Amino acid sequence: MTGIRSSPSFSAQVAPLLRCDVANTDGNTPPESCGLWKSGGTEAGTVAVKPGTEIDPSGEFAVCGGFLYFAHFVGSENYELWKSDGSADGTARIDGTGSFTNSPGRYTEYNGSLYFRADDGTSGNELWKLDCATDAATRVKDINPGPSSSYVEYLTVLNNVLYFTAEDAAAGDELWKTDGTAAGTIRVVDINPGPEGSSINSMTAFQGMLYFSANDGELGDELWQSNGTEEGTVLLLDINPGPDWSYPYGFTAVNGSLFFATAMPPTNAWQLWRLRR
Ligand SMILES: [Ca+2]
Ligand SMILES: [Ca+2]
Ligand SMILES: [Ca+2]
Repeated sequence: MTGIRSSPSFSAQVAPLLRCDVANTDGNTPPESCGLWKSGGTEAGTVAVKPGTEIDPSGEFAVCGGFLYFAHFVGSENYELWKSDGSADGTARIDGTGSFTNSPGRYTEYNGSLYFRADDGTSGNELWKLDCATDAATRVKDINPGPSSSYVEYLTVLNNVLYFTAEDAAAGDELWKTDGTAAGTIRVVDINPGPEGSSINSMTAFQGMLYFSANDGELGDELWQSNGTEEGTVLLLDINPGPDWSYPYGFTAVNGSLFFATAMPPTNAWQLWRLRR
């Protein structure tokens, strides 16, 4: 792994944060105390990271290379990328990244870089990466060519490959993967053949496999499994037999089991399931 600095101030385990989500109900500017905070677990140790500077995080954060990364709202749908080492002086906009629209997010660390989706105003919302050692940001690929967006979701690392969902005109939203290069960013499989998407939802890595909900166009949203190859992407179980869906959701691994919920017609009542391999 690259990009680890010598004095990380945050880790994935201890990055307690508060943010001011909304303006006061009277519509006035949020109080100065809103913004980026940190906490050591005590009242006295819970303080604004950069007092006196208005910071309005978009709400998604990620730790990469020992720094906390987030988007800072600068008005009228524009966001800048910021990073913080937990100190006031070490919390600032990342030079050279310009601004993005539509709130960059879905941050995921992979091979020392921060992967996320962002809209540069010309190419739509696409997959980007930022080298956490140099802070150089580049678009990985214009997956949905031109101004249309691919809206990547569910970025998930499995066996040193980054998987995600993305949509394009040819196949709709389907399962993709990347090795960090444009040439290595390809669709894994077209689960719902043709331009209709498969509505992949809630993708999670568990014991060397990807698990998610997908709709192949015939059996509704059901439980799928993938090893990252086209032939290795299969319907694991048509929980609600036939065209109705079971909509598996909320995959969570606990003690060697993968738990998830379903919601089946006609009541759509939630049921808890457990998968053991
Ligand atoms: Ca595009
Ligand atoms: Ca499709
Ligand atoms: Ca079904």
